[in-house]
Amino acid sequence: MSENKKAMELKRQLEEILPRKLDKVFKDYGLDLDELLVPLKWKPLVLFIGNYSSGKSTFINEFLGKEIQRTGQAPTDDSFTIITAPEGDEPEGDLTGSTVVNDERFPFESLRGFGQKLLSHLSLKRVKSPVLEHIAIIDTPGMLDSVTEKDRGYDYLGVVGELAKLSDLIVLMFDPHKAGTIKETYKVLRVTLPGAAGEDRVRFVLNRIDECESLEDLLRAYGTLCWNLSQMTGRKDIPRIYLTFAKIEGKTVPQEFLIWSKERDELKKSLLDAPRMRLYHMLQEVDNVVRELALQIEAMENFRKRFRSKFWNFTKTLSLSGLVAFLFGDLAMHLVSGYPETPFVVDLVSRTVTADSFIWPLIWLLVVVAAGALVFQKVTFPLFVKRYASDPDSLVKLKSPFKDA
Ligand SMILES: Nc1nc2c(ncn2[C@@H]2O[C@H](COP(=O)(O)OP(=O)(O)OP(=O)(O)O)[C@@H](O)[C@H]2O)c(=O)[nH]1
Ligand SMILES: [Mg+2]
Repeated sequence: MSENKKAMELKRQLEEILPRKLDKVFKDYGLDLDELLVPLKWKPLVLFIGNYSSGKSTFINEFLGKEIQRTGQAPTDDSFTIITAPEGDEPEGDLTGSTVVNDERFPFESLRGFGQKLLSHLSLKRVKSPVLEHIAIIDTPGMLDSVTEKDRGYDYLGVVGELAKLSDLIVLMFDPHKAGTIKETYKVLRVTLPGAAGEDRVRFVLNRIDECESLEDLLRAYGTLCWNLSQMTGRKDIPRIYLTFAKIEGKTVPQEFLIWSKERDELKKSLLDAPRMRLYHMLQEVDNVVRELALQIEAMENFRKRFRSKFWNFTKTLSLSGLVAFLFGDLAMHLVSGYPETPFVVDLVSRTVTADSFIWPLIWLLVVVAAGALVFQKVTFPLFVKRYASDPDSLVKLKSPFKDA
């Protein structure tokens, strides 16, 4: 069995085991198991993002051995295109954005919330290709400088984040002309990707290196990209950056750049690993959800303990107040209004207690208990809940990086 087939078989087993094992516990804690199962739903996904004209579409065409995507020097793609092979007797051809987000077989329902404008910039292409039997590829509009959500008409970074969450591999492509200086790239690296995907899923690529005039020029572009990456990710260690170029008709590649020819093949090979990455992705998701669940349980348990101790202290105070009210409530009344004629303690001391002597003490006891219960329900408990709701971290001991995050 090939590696990919083994990975797909394991994925199928996970698909079967997860609902069986986790359904009950998810239901008990009011969680949505479907959210966890969404990434399992479809083929492993490879997402291409990067600045405009960095060569994403050219790479995809070359990888698939077909001219599927349009390419060009100025910003060319203004749409998200999901490319995959037809299954069974499905015909080749395109599906519209609204079909893609409304078809339950695909994992893209979450894109529905980004509005009509996005749907008109989203499509799915079914193309026969052996590579696409096991994976699907997403080509995206290139990142631009000084654009706002208003210019695009939809939340571009939000959509990239959503797709990154679903993707098993993400190719982040740069070129020497704009080596990490594009504003949207900054936001993606700084904000979008850290919340959506682990770094092991991202492949950094400096493409179009053949356009550098000399090795010195390439070194400058590489150095600029590394510097920008470390500024953007806040990290000092630099991830592997694939240095690649396409063989473009009519363009000769300088001799000294040929040593990097194999990098493009290595990148393609690593993308074929997507099914295996899907398994890690899946296990990471399960691990995250289970840890989150453990945190919730720990928080709930601590809340229960603190509530119990608060309730116990309140009960003690209320019992004491009830006793005082029982014994001296009618005495206070007597001192203020002269009624009742003989308070309960006087009957008690003079040993003339009758059934009637208990009427006022019992009324006082009832009043105090009822007032206490009301205060607890309307004031003490809401304040208690509010305190922990505004600072839920105080309910868990933050002793690991996972909890800290
Ligand atoms: N010299 C050279 N040109 C390249 C290379 N890769 C792509 N190109 C050219 O660069 C231009 C842009 O390539 P595309 O593949 O359209 O780039 P893209 O990233 O898809 O661009 P957008 O869709 O606008 O985001 C095209 O004219 C390609 O022929 C490369 O490695 N070397
Ligand atoms: Mg393109």
